[in-house]
Amino acid sequence: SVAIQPHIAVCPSAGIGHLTPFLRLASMLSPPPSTTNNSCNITLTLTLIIIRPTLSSAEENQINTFLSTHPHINSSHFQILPVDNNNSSNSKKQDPFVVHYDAVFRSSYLLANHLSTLSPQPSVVFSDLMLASGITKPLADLGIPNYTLISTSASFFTLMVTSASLRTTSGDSDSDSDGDEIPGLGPIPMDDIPPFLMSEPDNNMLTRIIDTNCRHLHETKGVLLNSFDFFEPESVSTLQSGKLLATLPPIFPIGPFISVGSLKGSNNISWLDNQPPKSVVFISFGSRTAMAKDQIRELGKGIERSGISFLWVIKTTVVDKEDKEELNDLLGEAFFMNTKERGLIVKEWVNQEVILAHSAIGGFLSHCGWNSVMEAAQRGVPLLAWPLHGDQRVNARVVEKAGLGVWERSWGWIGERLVKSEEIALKIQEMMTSEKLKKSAARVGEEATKAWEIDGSSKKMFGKIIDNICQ
Ligand code: BUP
Repeated sequence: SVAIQPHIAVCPSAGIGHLTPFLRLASMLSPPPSTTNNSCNITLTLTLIIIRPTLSSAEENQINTFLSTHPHINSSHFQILPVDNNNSSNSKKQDPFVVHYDAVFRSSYLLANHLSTLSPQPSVVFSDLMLASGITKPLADLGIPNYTLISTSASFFTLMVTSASLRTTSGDSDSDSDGDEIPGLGPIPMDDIPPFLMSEPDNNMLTRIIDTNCRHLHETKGVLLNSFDFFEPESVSTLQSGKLLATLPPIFPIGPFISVGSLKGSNNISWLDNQPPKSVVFISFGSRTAMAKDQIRELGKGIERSGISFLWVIKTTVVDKEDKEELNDLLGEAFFMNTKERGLIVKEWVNQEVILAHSAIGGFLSHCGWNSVMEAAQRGVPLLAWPLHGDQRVNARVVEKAGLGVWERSWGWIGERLVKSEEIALKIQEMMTSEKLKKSAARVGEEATKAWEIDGSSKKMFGKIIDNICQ
């Protein structure tokens, strides 16, 4: 066969939640040369675009580790326009991540030019949804196919692409608070939709970013989803059917994304090695979550009360660079005394995938950030959902429906009300002991593995993308 030499550029947006799937995609597209075994005899060049400045040290570290363990992958820095903290129509302090997303969004038209000057010029681009409005048209004009990677669930993506029409119908008399029927999602209670999605784009930065970019999706060659047919059957098939929106490009569900590198490496958490199988609950609310101090204390009491062993990653500030709180002051000495035999608290970044793959882990209390959900799904780890914001209630619905986990709706969004230790203890016990849940979560894990076996749904979809690149 003829040797072809595609040059793939991979362009993430800001924040760990958006960076992670791109690093995984990059390594899926360009495995180390020694392991390469592709049918179309390609010598592939891959460039990771690094958005500068990064917002968190976690991103900085992930990028550095990735590049040092993938020496065959190139990188190119792209400087974004300055962030604009005043670009808000309401007086509330903006989430620093949203302000950063906005800067990335406003800089996207410059990125098209940056990409076109890479040498050799990319022959295909994989980019974040937040970049779509600035790059899809210029890239199309240059004849460079661009695929958009969605870093959330197929279900939330469905909601994003229908939100403009939802906003116009939500004032109608026949729509009720029990929920509008959305194709692929069913009736969805208004409470599950993050309020920003129902705001007018002129009044809300995040809505404007999503709305503007979704309008450019028809210019992309395809949409990549980190999900799989079994996990979100209705949303995936509705998106693919074209019934939701005729202008959507082809949809490629290729999840769960495969880990970057081996998971065998040490995690510095040797404590886990000495715990019985499936006895420990892993607790983490993601990279950008700061739980209020009184709720952290109540969660501590709940864990103590549950009697279950735990590994808890605590974040006390939104941006990790500012994390200075002393845990002893926060949780009290008694907590540490009472739980020292059966629990571990960490403030540092841990390798969550390695932890979730550990035989001692029996459950995961999670905010339902989509990467975390897919990591749990991949390994069939039962999940207790406690969403914080954004897509996470919709993600929690997916988790519940697919049988991966349980969700106590009455807890609301984290911070909506103080959830008491008694309630927390009961739910943790339920997740860790329910045989029914263990079975259904294990089934999700098996189906996730199948999706990537020969003839598996995700494997086949990924093959189609590779074929497109090889053409
Ligand atoms: Br915290 C933490 N170690 O200590 P999500 C996170 N992670 O490996 P988020 C670690 O970061 P958004 C840690 O495994 C996942 O891949 C975790 O992404 C990893 O949530 C990623 O789960 C976190 O999508 O982002 O960061 O809140 O709000 O955008 O969903």
